Amino acid sequence: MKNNQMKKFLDYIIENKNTLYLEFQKREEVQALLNTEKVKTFFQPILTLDKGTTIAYEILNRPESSTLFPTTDKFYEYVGKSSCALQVEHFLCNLALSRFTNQIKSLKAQKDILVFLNIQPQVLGDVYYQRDILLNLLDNYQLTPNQIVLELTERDAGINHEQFIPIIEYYREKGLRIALDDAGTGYNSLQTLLYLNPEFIKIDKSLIRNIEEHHEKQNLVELIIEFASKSNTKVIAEGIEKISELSYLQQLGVEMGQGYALGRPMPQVYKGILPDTKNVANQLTLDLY
Ligand SMILES: [Ca+2]
Ligand SMILES: [Ca+2]
Repeated sequence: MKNNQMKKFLDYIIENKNTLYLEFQKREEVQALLNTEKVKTFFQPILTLDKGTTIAYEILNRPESSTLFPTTDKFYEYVGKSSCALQVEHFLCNLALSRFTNQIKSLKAQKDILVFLNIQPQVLGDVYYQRDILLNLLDNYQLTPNQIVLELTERDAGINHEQFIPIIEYYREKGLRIALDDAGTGYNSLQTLLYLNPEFIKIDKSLIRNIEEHHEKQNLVELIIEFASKSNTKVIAEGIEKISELSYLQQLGVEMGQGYALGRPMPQVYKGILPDTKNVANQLTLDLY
């Protein structure tokens, strides 16, 4: 580095020292989280809304809350944009699958159950992400690719759709399936729905909340159901918390659901229970909190 460049560089560091120090602290905190495995893994059942069969579990990794990352969302928001995104994603994926396989060892009947894995699309799309890392992980844990559904959301990502399509197709060829997460929130545009052509659409909880009372939400959900039925896609309603929501979704013909009313995220793998919407005593809001 030339002298004048060095001086400029040092000036830059001095000028931005607060931001740089904060960044440094965040990185240190992420590394400490990984080193100490201070991450909890939860499994939430996904049920069919007609018979109440548990057909899948979504795996949720939640890092312990800390000063710099008070919520899980803040943690993922930072990691997604940071240079350690690949490393963190690989670590979390490994942890999630290892905990999942430990759990299902005791439940032989559920060995082939579907597993919904949240993956940051910018990680899958990263040129340095080796596509076989994920497939090798599955192999290690004796999970088959057609058991796996990758949940993708565009929440924070600037995705280059053209670059992304071949990546998705690669995983599809290997047998994995795709779920569009957080559908209806505005993060995932209609365009995303078209290019991703997912096997599952997960309708965000904000659309499900009190759906029985909101015409706009009903209209949007009906549109999604119509689109899904024409494109051979299955719909999963997320965040079902009340009997009245469940009952309305059943009437609409939504195939599958997830939410506190059906089964909370738990550190153990367990089957969800579909509440009886016809039982009058159940018509009252469940005390779920
Ligand atoms: Ca998800
Ligand atoms: Ca979701």
